[in-house]
Amino acid sequence: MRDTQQSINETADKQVRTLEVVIVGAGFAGMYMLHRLRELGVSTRVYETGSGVGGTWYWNRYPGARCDVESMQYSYQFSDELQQEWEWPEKYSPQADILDYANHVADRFDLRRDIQFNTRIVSAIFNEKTKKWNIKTDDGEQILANFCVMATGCLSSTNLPKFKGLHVFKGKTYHTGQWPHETVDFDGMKVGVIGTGSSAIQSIPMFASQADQLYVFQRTPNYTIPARNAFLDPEEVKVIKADYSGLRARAKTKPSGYDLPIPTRAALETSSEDRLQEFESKWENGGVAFMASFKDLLFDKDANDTAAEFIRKKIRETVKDPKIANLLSPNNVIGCKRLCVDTGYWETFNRSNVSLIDVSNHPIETITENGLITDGREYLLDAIVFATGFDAMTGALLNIDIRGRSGLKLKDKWSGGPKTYLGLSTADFPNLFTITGPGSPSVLTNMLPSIEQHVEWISDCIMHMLTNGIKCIEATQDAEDDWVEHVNEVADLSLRSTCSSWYVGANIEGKARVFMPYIGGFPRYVEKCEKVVANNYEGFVTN
Ligand code: NA7
Repeated sequence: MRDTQQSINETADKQVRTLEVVIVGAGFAGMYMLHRLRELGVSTRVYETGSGVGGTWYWNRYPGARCDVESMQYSYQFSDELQQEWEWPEKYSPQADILDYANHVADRFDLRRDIQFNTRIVSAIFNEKTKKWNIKTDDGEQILANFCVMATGCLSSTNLPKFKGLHVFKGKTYHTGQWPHETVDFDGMKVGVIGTGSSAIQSIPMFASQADQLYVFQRTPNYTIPARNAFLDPEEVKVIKADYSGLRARAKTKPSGYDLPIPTRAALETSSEDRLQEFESKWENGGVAFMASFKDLLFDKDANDTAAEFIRKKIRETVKDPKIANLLSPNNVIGCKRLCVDTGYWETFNRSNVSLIDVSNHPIETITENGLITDGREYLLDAIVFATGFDAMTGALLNIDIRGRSGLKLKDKWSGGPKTYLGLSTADFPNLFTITGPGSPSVLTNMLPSIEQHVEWISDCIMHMLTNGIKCIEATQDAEDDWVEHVNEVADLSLRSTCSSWYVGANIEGKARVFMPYIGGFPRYVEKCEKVVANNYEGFVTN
């Protein structure tokens, strides 16, 4: 095996570190990649912009941040000891608990000694002669590596729209995706929240309980389901832990990689009485499982309308002011944008200190020294929270100057939308891997099993190369084209590709409109990845 020891070589005036594998990002993907490669004796190091591990859960510290996948499943399964020993307090974990878990994993597997924190990778350039990646950090360090693994996350590059006057505002500004580590107290303040996506829906009830006055600037209302979060029952946890592998195996047979019951009935073939009963029961259970009420909800607009109307009725029943209820009621496809999960969101609009401002027809004109203006009225604010989301799936990757063969920039290659083979690799960029990249199920699944599957596939591939003296692996153009075509074909079958969401890049000005994740489901995708390996890395050229 070559290069199993890290080494630092002196060159003319700079130190160049040589590694077998560079990993970018210390979220759940980068952490497991590091652990796995180290176990296999491969020299590797992680570079992380933040000062700690946890990725998404390191950055998204806003009040109310919580996972919408159940804790017992939103966790690693690679170590049975780990999953047996870790105690999740709540059904849906708050950000702080997930970050504690990430820190525990880092300590338990002694990961920190190979993670370089507070370091941003600014470029990764492939040298065709040496077949190495030349990687640079923001503090000028250079690394030469045979492989580069991008564990940069799907929702990690924040989107701050270019509001006019942004820099003149005298109050405090925050982005939910870059929330400060210090406690933020809005007590006695007039606060504006821009956006009503998942981050806003989780944080608005928290802000409302602190602020003197909360103004919510809404462009598009969203569907949300009560989480019905609760403390986990120790007896229930015992039962799960007694057969954790059974739960994990069942989850892998589900399209979402999440052990939820798969619906067998179609909404339109069910009597309206039974349909209502099913929606009520799913509503009472709470969470994203609501969309698993019927099998046709994401494939048939009429079926979808039945679920959408059920939610709109719930809004009308909850929100006292009919005008506000109407403004909060979405009229697009439910589940097209990612369904939100909340605790007390609509109820918050019954509070006297909360105002909903519709900016759908009157965009925010400008931010001023003392607030912002929409529809000709200035709202005076002490603080503004931008809950304006992310440049999802490609943003973090394209923030790095990545260049492959003949100096081809990834940014240019993907100007019409991301193109990958299996979301793992892209033609003309040899030995570059993406964990949960565009074109893989990623954000449409429980991220943890998807991350683990990618990490294991990539590390097996690297080991296969090292043991067989293979220096380079690269997706062929044909394999990539076929995969992209397949990703688009299956996307077109679902209503999910029909609306303006971050799944299609619609939230970012100038971004190509392409449905980015693979919607064919976890089992089908895994089968394809395994077939590729069984057929000697079919669709890749190796040399
Ligand atoms: P989202 O879901 O992308 O939500 C962003 C919100 O910000 C959304 O309501 C946007 O309205 C709003 N937005 C964006 N730009 C503007 C401008 N210029 N003016 C007014 N409003 C604006 O991001 P989140 O962070 O909430 O959630 C991302 C994912 O994290 C979520 O799906 C979960 O998976 C976890 P729009 O809908 O575009 O009209």
